Amino acid sequence: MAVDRSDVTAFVALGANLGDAAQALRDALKALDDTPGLRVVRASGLYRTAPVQSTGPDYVNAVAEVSTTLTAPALLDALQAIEQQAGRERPYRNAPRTLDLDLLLFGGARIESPRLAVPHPRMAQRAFVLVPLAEIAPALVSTGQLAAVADQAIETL
Ligand code: A4P
Ligand code: MG
Repeated sequence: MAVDRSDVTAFVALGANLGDAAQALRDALKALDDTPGLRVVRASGLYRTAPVQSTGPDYVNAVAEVSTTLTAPALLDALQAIEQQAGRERPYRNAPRTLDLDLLLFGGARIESPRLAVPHPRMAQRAFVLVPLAEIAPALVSTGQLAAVADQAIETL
């Protein structure tokens, strides 16, 4: 008999800056919700953001809260499968991309494995993560954190 796993609340960051980025994010939210063992609870609006340590056109970014019975590594597998489906190529680190899905938080878990670091180690330095996260989960982001990234350009789409 399969062991029942209880639901974990996780947060996923969505980003794209190639092709129709807004449509790529909408498609990704649908693909996430269609993933067995995963449900999108709420999603932020879409934001236009200037590239941070990256090149190319402006990004479109968003954050989604999901509820899942998947383990964290299985959730990362699902995110990477959706990225592949969207035609993601990885010519070099931080290259422009058709779709990037990062796992920000997985319940209260702290994970440090070669392929998965949670909480996402760079999330606190990025307005393109903190602003949409604060929109859907204000308790998770402090005003001090938002003030620290206030110099990064971000606007609602
Ligand atoms: N990995 C480790 N931890 C995680 C995690 N929590 N979530 C590993 C997702 N993946 C995680 O990722 C490289 C490897 O990180 C994966 O194989 C996975 O095992 P990747 O998506 O292939 O490459 P990447 O996106 O180029 O690197 P990374 O580390 O995701 O980049 P960053 O630091 O997240 O930066 N500017 C704006 N305005 N908007 C953006 O969305 N994104 C980046 C990417 C840079 N600048 C940006 C944006
Ligand atoms: Mg990534």
